[in-house]
Amino acid sequence: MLKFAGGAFALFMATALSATAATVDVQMLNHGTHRYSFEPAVVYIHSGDSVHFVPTDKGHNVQSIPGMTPDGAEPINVPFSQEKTVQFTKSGLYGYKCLPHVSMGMVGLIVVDNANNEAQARKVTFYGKAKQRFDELFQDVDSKKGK
Ligand SMILES: [Cu+2]
Repeated sequence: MLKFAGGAFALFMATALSATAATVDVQMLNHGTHRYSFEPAVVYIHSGDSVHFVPTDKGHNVQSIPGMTPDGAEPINVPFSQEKTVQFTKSGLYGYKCLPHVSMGMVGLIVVDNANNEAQARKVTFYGKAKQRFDELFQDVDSKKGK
């Protein structure tokens, strides 16, 4: 009887954990809002949540941008045309790119809880469409503040 109760409790805990941790899909697209896009390009999650990178269109990868990863956090690395779920346990702002298409604006942001490294991340210099796109993405981050 006691053993059964323990098992039921473990099951309850597992259910409670899976109910609180979210997984958000981010697609890699050839035709999105922009010619080459991550959709959604900005994701807001909580520590412990995951992002599921989906190679809806092939030929893209995901990698962290130097200077746009919170201290002590593991950089993101999704190989070309592969699907991967990445869990985020450190709060902060994560900037990433698709290596061959960064100059065409194929970049994205993941905001985990409070982005305490945001000021530092905003100092990273981009040119052309990457700059234009990050300006848009940071505007989205600004618009979420105080809400
Ligand atoms: Cu790409």
